[in-house]
Amino acid sequence: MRVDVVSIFPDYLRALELSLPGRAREKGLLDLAVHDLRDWTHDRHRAVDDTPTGGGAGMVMKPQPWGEALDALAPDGATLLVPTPAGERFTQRVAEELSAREHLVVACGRYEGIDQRVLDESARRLEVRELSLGDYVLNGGEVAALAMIEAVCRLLPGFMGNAESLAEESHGADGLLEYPVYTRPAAWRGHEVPEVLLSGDHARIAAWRHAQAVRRTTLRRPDLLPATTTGETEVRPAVA
Ligand code: 6GU
Repeated sequence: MRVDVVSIFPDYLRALELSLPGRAREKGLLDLAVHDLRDWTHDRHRAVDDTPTGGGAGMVMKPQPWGEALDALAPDGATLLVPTPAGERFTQRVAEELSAREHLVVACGRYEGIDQRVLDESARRLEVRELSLGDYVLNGGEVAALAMIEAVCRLLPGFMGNAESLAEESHGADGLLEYPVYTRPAAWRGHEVPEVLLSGDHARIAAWRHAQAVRRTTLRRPDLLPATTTGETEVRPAVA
């Protein structure tokens, strides 16, 4: 997979050289480059923002540098990711979808966002995905881009040594949060590992883990449970 990230704070994305995306690069699964949006400015001040047309607070990112950056970096058919709190929710399902793409270009906006015409124009030749991590506001797209790239890269075929750890994790195939996990010693500061996990009875262990996953999901994320297990009579639409 090829990934190009564009930001006015490319240093923010240095973390991509470490940790998980770093390993994906070493394995040759990921070809990643970070670019400074100001490289596509032509004025003395290298301006990337301007006041919002129609008035209001804050600043909006100008279309010209973004247009030229995307012309240079995004070939026809590439996928443009735009992290924004106004986007569709970035979920494990979205990460799975994106992990099958050949080329992602991530446009990190700052200020009040990017001039909408950049996205409308891009949609003529790119798959444009405006994506939000959740219902809170970050100062810019950089931290969200780090999260999204990490979530996608660990799904690249050949990245994870152990495919089972992908199958069993939270937000995996069963749609439940992961059950609690333990390791040695069996007793620590007066807390015991649940007896069933020491039993060697794999069927009992699997049943216990499933029950724990359901219990956790019910307590913490009831929105993830299918309507049939929550006692609701009304069928809810799938959460977007
Ligand atoms: Cl993707 N961007 C920004 N700026 N804030 C966010 C977000 C993204 N997701 C949640 N809050």
